[in-house]
Amino acid sequence: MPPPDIVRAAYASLRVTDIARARWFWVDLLGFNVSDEDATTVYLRGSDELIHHNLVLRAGEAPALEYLSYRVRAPEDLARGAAWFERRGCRTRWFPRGTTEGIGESVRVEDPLGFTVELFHEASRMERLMQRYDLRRGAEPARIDHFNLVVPDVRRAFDHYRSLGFGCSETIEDDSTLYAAWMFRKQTVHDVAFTGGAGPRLHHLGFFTPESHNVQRICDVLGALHEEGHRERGPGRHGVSNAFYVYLRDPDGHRVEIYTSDYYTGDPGLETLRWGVDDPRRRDFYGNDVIPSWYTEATVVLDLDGAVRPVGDIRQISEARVGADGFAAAASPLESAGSAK
Ligand code: 4SX
Ligand code: FE2
Repeated sequence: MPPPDIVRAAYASLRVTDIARARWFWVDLLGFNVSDEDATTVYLRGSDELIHHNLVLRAGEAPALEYLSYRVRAPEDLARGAAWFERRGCRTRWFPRGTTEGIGESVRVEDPLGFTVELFHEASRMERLMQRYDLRRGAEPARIDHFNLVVPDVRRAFDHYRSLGFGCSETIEDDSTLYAAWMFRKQTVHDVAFTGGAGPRLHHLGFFTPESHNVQRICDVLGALHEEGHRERGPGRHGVSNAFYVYLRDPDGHRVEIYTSDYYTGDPGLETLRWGVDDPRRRDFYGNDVIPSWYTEATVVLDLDGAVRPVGDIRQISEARVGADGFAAAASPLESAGSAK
């Protein structure tokens, strides 16, 4: 049975506890464009995005990831996707057009990794904002780039996404363990990546910015506003992906990466670039340490009924323990779940 033809990571839906404060962070500070909003929900897109949104912020009791959403090639890929996941014992549910503003009919599944994943094809086309330079501010987010997921068993996540037809651009590994993997459908380094840890949890959402100076500018703006606590890791250059980056935490602790300058992966026969887990350049090409919270803290995920998914312990040796990240001696705290905030 063929898998659905996934085009790309399209958007995510996050629960936030204070919609006004979340809007301040994502819109006023980071620079997202508002496509639609009401009292409880805000729909946001980057400046290059032509579909309705790349992110939904929905008011709720506690911070969580509601679901990840992939766009599929054709309307037929919805039924194909539903059948493909059902065959693997996954619960699926259909949603009519308009359930989510700007999105056509969709099917959501509880995937084998414990994430709720939506597939959709049809979407409202929005006004082109790419050259509305007058609207740009903050980090100038252009489009969604990727989802990064915390999973207890990276090899298992890799195998699942392989069977869905994803390519693999880069990994972190040693002879016995796969610590992290970057996988794609669109022709860039990734649509989804995996971090080993207590999961399932959302590690971060990555958004592309067209210019590396925007990474520096959002840090300057945070400092100027004395909001520097929202910066968690970076700015820096990743070894994996070559991207220039910074990680921020939103008011609910959801992690967001501002990301630019990765590369084309679309040619046939692309070889996976494998980084040794003890290479200090792999996660930061300049050799700066990764801070512990980056490995331990993440966002819990909801099932199809909106209940929090239980978080299972990591089932492999922790990368932070074997990797040269400057805190290798700190063993056990790195292997359990940190809080979302
Ligand atoms: O930290 S890594 O250099 O491995 C890395 C992390 C590379 C690309 C990413 O998008 C990321 O989040
Ligand atoms: Fe990332």
